[in-house]
Amino acid sequence: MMWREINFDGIVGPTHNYAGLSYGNVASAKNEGMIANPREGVLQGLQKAQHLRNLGMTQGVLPPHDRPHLRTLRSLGFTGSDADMLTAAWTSSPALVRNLMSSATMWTANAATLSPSPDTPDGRTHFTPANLAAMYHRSIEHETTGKILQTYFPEGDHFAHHPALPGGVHMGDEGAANHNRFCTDYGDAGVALYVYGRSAFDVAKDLTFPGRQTLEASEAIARQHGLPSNRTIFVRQNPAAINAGAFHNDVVAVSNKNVFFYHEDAFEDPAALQKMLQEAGPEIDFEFVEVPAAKVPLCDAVSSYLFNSQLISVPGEDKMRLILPVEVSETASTKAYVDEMLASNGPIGAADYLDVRQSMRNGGGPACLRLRVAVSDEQRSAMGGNAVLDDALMARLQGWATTHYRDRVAMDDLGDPKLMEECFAALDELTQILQLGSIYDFQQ
Ligand code: SUG
Repeated sequence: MMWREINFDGIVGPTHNYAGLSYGNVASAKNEGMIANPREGVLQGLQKAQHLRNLGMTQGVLPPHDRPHLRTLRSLGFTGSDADMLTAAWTSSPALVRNLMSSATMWTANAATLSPSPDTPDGRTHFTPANLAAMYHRSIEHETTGKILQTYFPEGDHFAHHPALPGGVHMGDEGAANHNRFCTDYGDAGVALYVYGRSAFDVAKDLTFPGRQTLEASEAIARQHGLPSNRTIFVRQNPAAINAGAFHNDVVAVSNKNVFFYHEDAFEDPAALQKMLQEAGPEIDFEFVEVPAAKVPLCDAVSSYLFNSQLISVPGEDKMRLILPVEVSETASTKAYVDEMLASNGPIGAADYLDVRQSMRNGGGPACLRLRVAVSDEQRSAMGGNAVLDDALMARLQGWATTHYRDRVAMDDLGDPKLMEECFAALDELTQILQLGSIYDFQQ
């Protein structure tokens, strides 16, 4: 049976903006109040997806969500027409509206955690949408995310779905961004590594920024996916990394198959972690690429997003390839490191620098923008909807975005009912293009 990994990229939404909503995310804070260009953002994202397609990768997309989130407005006591609710909310609390207008669903690495079927006892791929409880603007994502995932991966013989974890910040879960799966090949049994920032019931006095993922949330997900305990590891992210702005582990580490590329300061005791991984997956020929702080200071790793790259196995290439944000090539230490690494005959043999600056300014690099799903050919045939890109779908999406998206969104635009109407019109058409049915509130 043939297996492959499909990257599902989040489509940047029509309300993409810089509201500075994510405390602990250095780029989000730094760029607060900037004027965003959603049209450029969506096209940059599609261009990245096209780049992977050109390499021979299978590439999917996940749609943006409807913003403002009308259900939340209603649940907070706003009444009347959609425009009435938005206007009243804007008058009463612009900060609330900024949260409900966010296009943060583009970072699909936070959409869900999934355990591919070779790792689960019932031989199905299990999905749990992330509750994203740590940040208000993201805590409203999981219901729609669940609907989308259930359309593309229908519950049945191949796929199983769980609701997002209840429990608010105590069970804070940020999805695949804090999860790595190691294996020899995608269809082989894997080892799951869950990285958390704090324990649910302790005050993490060593953290200045929020530890968004809790140990207990990671344990609950592994439990409900039925993962074997001898193949599952839980490790705490180094508090120093969180305090330096690595609000998700994928800001300081990325893996693919048997290769783990990470910063020396990503974990408190990387040598112990290596040993745990080798013991959990003795048949996996692990290759660890540990980047020393002496070569790449943690602050450069965080500002350039060296590790928020996609590490991929390109069909026909012996070595793995990194898809990096262009900022890595503009930062002296990270550029020098990548050059040295490529010349060193290690497991990573090529690097491509891509421009996703609209997303990067909110702390979202190439790896944040994608959810990886390992599928067999049989599972690929069992998928629903129209999420996997071909030339026609790519052209349609580019045309759709160019027609519907503004090239300028400032903070004051977020309370404007016209922007809301444009967003809903764009998404209404998108649900038809992607064959999603009526998944959004405004379509009910
Ligand atoms: O959750 N930024 C996102 C970035 C998510 C990146 N994802 C991964 N590392 N996998 C976040 O902090 C900023 C929104 C704003 O400030 O307007 C934001 O939500």
